[in-house]
Amino acid sequence: MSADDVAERISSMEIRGAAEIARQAALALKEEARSYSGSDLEELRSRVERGRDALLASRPTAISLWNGVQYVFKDTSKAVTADEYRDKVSENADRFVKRSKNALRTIGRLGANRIRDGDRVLTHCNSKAAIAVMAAAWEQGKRFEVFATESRPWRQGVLTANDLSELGIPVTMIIDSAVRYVMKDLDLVLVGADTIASNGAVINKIGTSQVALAAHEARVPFTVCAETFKFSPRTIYGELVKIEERDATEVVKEGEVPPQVKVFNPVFDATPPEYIDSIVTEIGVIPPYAAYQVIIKELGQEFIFNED
Ligand code: RI2
Repeated sequence: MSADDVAERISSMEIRGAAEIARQAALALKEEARSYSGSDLEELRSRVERGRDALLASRPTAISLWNGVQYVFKDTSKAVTADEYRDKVSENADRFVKRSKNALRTIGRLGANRIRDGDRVLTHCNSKAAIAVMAAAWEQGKRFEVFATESRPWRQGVLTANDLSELGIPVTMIIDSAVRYVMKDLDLVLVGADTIASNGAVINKIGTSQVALAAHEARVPFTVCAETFKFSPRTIYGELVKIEERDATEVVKEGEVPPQVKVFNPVFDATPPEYIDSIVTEIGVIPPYAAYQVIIKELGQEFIFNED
């Protein structure tokens, strides 16, 4: 599949989830490089870079997409032949996918220590990282139950309910506005992340910050599960995270309200670090305030100082 096709599938949410869009984008660039069998390095480079631009424009918020794409271009400027360039892009894409899958396994193992037998856990939207934690805890023999928010307007909570049910984990679906009502009876909140800023703020599915506020009020630990490639090197430069706004028709059907009614459909929000108990990453469970160090240590050398 061409990078343009993958970009289209990401835009339309056929491919979704912050880590998955990054993996699919990396593999699309590999395919793009391999679809050109000629020996003109410049032609190959410009084809792959065109693909990169389409992929980066497909969804604006998740930094995982940008980090994944950057990873694919690592050291490609050193290539002197088309073959070398193609090999580098392929190797980097495969390595990114492998690293991201390994990270998920480690996050599962570390995060599982946060779940205790008998816990009632709430999750929002559909995060493979949060689900990895629940899956690992369940596999360790811990028995707990999960409340999954519906997550309007795309209703990713249905995916979560299915994912957890397949694992045998008891799950109760609630509408987003029921979060505060159930919070008093919960022990833990586990969510994913699309982007983590250098100040420790977590950008995740719209509604996450309301969940965090309710958890804070009820003194329920609010834990984020995220691979280090969800941390944003760009925020170190002071760049603000762009919050994606999607079409009104995702909220109200055509003709359901008069045309003068405005519909505002932001897809993500920012949870400030003071509401976050910890972030489970593949390099350990960290406080949100360690985000800056993670960016410098894990992403800094590759993404900031030696940018291709
Ligand atoms: P994993 C999703 O975004 C959700 O906001 C979810 O919490 C986050 O990506 C992380 O997902 P969307 O693509 O990488 O549904 O943990 O808009 O799967």
